[in-house]
Amino acid sequence: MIRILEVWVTSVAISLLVKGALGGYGMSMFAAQSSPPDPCYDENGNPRRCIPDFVNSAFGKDVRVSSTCGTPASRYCVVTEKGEERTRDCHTCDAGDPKKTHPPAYLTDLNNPHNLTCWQSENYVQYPQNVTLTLSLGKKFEVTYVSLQFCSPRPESMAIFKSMDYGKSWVPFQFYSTQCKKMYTKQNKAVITKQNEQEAICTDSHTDMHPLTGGLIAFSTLDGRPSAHDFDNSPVLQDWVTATDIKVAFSRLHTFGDENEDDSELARDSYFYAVSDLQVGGRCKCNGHASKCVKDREGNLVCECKHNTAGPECDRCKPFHYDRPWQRATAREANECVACHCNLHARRCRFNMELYKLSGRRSGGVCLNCRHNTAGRHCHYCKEGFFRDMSKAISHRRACKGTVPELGWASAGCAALNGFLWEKR
Ligand SMILES: *[C@@H]1O[C@H](CO)[C@@H](O)[C@H](O)[C@H]1NC(C)=O
Ligand SMILES: *[C@@H]1O[C@H](CO)[C@@H](O)[C@H](O)[C@H]1NC(C)=O
Ligand SMILES: [Ca+2]
Repeated sequence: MIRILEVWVTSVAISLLVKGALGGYGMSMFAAQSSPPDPCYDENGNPRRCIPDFVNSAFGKDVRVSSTCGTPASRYCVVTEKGEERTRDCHTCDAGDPKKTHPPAYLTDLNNPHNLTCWQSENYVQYPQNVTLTLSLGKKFEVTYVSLQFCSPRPESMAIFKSMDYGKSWVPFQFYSTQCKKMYTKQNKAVITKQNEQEAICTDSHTDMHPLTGGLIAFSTLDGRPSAHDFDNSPVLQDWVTATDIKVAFSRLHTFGDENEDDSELARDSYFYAVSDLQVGGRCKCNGHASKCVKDREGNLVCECKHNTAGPECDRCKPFHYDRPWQRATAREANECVACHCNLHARRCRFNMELYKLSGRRSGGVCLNCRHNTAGRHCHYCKEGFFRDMSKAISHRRACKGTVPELGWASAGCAALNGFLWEKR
């Protein structure tokens, strides 16, 4: 008994100490007031579309790579050209030496132009073999571009893929090749029309062997797609830019054609893929219902949903907010989810499309399990055997009273009629 009391006294003392140390509540109230306004609501508190910041979602993330030089240490040679003359400078790639390593982490580290760090593949992984880079974004993003800055010459052929289901299935995003037909059975620079906006195209631009270092490949997901200017109203393009994972496949190396000649070993040691920076520019996908993405308790990236929405992408209405169907927010309309009207008598409801259409697309919620002896779609009348106490609002807990025996039949009938009129409204 005494020990229990001691524990209690100690915990009270500690909680008092903690309160003292935090300097009371005044500070935190002040902090709350000075926090910036919520971009998901206007100055009058009305909902409006909000979107997370544009980011390079690859930054700092792990990239799974099918080939990296340096295990064991190996020679590689860098080709430089001065006029007609071609020279090869040879170095060592060694995963065990911090000065000579070229790990996948160098693809997504801070890109410092004065100190480029390059991931590098093994030598001469040539067609039909390939080298792949796979990046998981952790959730759905709306991808605006994918870019690669090369330390080696750019590939002769490469492809960019995306997944929308965390890597289970892949669809092509874009192909680059000097020979589109042969490599990818695609026409070179096919025109995109309204009919094939979700189609990956192949291009022979950005496939030249020169520059021998520092070349860039930047794929812009909406470039040249007819509905890009009306993105809000194009579910096809909204889907097209959505990705959970990105994969880059280097299919074929450029060579000077000397890899099968006498000095083939030296030649082959100068053909590899090397990339200093892989970027995936885009926004965390929240369908216009969140202004930022945060880590949840399990450490997963999720949208911080507003407008009564829920789900990792704010892609559904939160419980009890089913009065109209979920919709993406647009520039003109926030399309927030609306609570069901249950007069405080129900905690659950469901959406009914028929009723929604009948109401002129205004309200389709149907309350479930009305309590306090109420009934009806909105728990707005008294259930059979109970009568309405007119001195109380319908939302009052005691708005419906038990039947007085001699009035029973009449009031129940009245309530039913009342309910009928409500339904017809
Ligand atoms: C360049 O970057 C590497 C890897 O981040 C680092 O170890 C090295 O110190 C940097 N060199 C310079 C000159 O900043
Ligand atoms: C890359 O090569 C592997 C093994 O040869 C093959 O299974 C895979 O389909 C290739 N991937 C791409 C994207 O070309
Ligand atoms: Ca780098």
